[in-house]
Amino acid sequence: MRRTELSGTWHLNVLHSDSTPPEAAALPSDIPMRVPGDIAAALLEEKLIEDPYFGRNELDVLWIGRTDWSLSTSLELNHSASAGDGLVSRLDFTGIDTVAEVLVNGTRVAESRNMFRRLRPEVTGLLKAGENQIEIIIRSPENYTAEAAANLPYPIPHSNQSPWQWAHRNLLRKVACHGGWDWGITLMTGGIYEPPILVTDSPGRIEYVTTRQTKSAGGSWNVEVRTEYLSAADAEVTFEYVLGDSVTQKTFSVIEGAQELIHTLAIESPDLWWPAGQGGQPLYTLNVTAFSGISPSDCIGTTATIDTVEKRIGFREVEVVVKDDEVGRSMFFRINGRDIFAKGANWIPVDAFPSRQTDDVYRRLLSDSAAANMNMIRLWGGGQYERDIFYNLCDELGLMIWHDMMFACSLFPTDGPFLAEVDAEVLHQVKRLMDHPSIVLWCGNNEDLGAMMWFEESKANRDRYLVDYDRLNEGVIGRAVKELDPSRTWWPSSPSAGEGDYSDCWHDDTKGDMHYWSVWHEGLPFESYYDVVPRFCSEFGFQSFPCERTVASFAGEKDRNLTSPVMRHHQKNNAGNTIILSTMARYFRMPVSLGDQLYLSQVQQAWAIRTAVDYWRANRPVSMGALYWQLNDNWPVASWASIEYDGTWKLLHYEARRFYAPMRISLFRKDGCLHVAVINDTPEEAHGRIRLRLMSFEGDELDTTVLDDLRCPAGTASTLASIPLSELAAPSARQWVSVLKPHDTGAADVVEEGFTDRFIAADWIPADQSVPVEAESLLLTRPRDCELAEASVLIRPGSGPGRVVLETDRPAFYVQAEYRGSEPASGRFSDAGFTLLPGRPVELEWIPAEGTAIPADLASDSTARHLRSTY
Ligand code: BMA
Repeated sequence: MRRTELSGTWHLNVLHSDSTPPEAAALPSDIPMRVPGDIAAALLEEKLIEDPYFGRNELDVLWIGRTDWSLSTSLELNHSASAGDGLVSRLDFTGIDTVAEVLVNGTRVAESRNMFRRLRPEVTGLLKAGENQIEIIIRSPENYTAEAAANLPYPIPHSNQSPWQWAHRNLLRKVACHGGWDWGITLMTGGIYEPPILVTDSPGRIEYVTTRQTKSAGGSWNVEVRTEYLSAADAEVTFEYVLGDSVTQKTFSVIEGAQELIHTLAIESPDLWWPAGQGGQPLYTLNVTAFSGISPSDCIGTTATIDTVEKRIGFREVEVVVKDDEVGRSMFFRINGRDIFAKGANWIPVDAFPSRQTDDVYRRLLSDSAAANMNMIRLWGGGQYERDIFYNLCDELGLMIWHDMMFACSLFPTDGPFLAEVDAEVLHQVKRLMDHPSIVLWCGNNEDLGAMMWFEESKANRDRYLVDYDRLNEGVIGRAVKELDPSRTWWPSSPSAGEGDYSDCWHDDTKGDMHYWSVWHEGLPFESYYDVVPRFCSEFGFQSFPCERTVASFAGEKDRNLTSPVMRHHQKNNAGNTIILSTMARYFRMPVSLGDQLYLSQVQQAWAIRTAVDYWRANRPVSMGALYWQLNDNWPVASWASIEYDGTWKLLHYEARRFYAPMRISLFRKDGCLHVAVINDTPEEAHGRIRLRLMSFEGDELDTTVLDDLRCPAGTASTLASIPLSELAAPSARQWVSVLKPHDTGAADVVEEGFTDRFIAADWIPADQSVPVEAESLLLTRPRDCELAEASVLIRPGSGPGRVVLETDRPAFYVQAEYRGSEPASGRFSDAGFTLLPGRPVELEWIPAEGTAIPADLASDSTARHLRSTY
């Protein structure tokens, strides 16, 4: 078998027709384009378009998605590679985006209507000695779907946020958010995203290798290896199986065509794979190689090797516990018999330019997820089945994957050709991915069940659309998933209450998973997080602006104002900036400078999500999962993300490291009480004391309470104390009472009681070597009503290069150090958003971005922001 990569610089040309947009018609011919890569990135690289991420340039590149393109390359072959002496040749093309035809020397060999499938057309006899032409024609996805929509027997609605977003995105199997989302730019690019390969001399090929694992009573595991093999002829083929140290061979008489070859291996007491924080992530290499002939030992490394597939597998048992109980119906993950509280965030494609979805970005984002104490990522259904590196890294880092199938926020067609595309897609993706131990759940879609109630059409004729929904979701997607991978739970939709339950789970915290959006989309205050105890909250979120540097990357000097057209353009949720600003008015004192406004938007985002997580984690085991919306951005924008487009951690991400910590002191005010809970997600029992100090904003200790002799069993949360706020009044407290009215919701008035001059600081004093627990603090009313003392936070050099020490004369909240030096530096400080107390300096480390140096003037050129009562 010979593999020739066709990666490199190809030619990009417009395919002219009457409908070619004028901008496309004016392009030069033979534009160089990197393959794998995407069209928009090629145009930008050749300076044929302006950067769509800057200003409002997005609007000037919409024509890209309305253009037909040709990508072509030529390939020089010698006689044997081309004619192949009767041997089979084929192309391996993965990730063609999307409506495409593949031509070899002018002959059409494949066509695609689905970027989530792979194409492996046979090209035997079409190649010649000398120069060969390979061409991919990519048709406009927008024109394709406009035509498809015109031919529908009845409308099939989907959600859109702006008039220029891709209409009818639900009619084509292309990444839905390419067409824009409520955090995403519309960038209707196309291309091919994995290296295209020509395989010659191929008497057979391994289409897929999948395993089914079963644990036997004695601790050994059987691994049934299923190899899907396509043979060019009837033959004897020997397969060699390598798993860990064991090597076995088996010869099969194969027939021309496709077949499944099963061979079972056994492995004695393998080390188990655990989610992060629960144990290790051992992985075992499985290699399956097909050899022509009988004796593989004679031909290893020779051309007699027909094909080989290598994958890494892990051993773990996963159960999704969905059981009726006194609250309703549970939904949580049990791994290797241990109940796991899932902590994490939702994942969207890492860049709107597919060409920029590089390994480095995946590595950075996933290690930053693990660094924030996450153990689960939800791969959201409006994006893409991810690149291999995503799954490999999740396996290595112990990040469980909640895997949506790629359907979101829409209703979908159910005509034969569409369902056949989906069937092929699901078969391919599940076979491709099912051996990753990190995947713990297959979910049918994002919010499609709920979407039934969004559109006039489906509200008026729920029967029709529900039948369609079921045909696609249960009839095709669910059926394929269950048949291929019975080891995992099939979860019909997120949110939902499991199979057979078609109720709207958006506002139901008694069963299944929940998307709790009442804080944000419905404008309720942060305290509304206390109104629900979700069994598993797979989405909830609060937006913020990115930092000043990111704003400067897309807005010129004159546009750096929150309500300028450019700032509004970089906010895709129509009500977004208004909600951010009105929340500031509701909770904080109004900052004046743009820098403070951006910072404060991040404080309130961190505050919101912490409020929810601290409460829900304290309610373990009723509540067993919190995945906030969203981890990352795919361009520079105001959004719910905790990590900005360029990798900068927002305050929320730093806060997540604390509120997702394996051991956590959770403080919250509810029903007139201060509640103190301790959460222990680790597999070990912890012993210690909690010291609660009531402190004034001047930094004086007003009172101290010690919760002694605490025993926190593994995998539990316990509320240790519920202290009426009135007991925190002495000495001489200024108690403050007010009536607040949540805006625009018609909801009842909220009476807020609290203290304007004091706060709580809590420390964990361990009795033994148990996991360290970070100190926590809590204000006793909304920050706008607190009479914060003016703190001076000083930054001085720390114990070594790249280290600084922060100290203060008065308590400072949500401290964020920022390097503002002249040396351009990309990187971040090791912590932010913490409470800095007098007499307790904090040392921070500068973590440089990959390949960058630590700035020499770090301490002298850094400043710190913190919450203030005047700005
Ligand atoms: C959820 C998601 C996304 C969306 C987010 C914010 O419902 O599934 O579709 O971006 O809310 O509105």
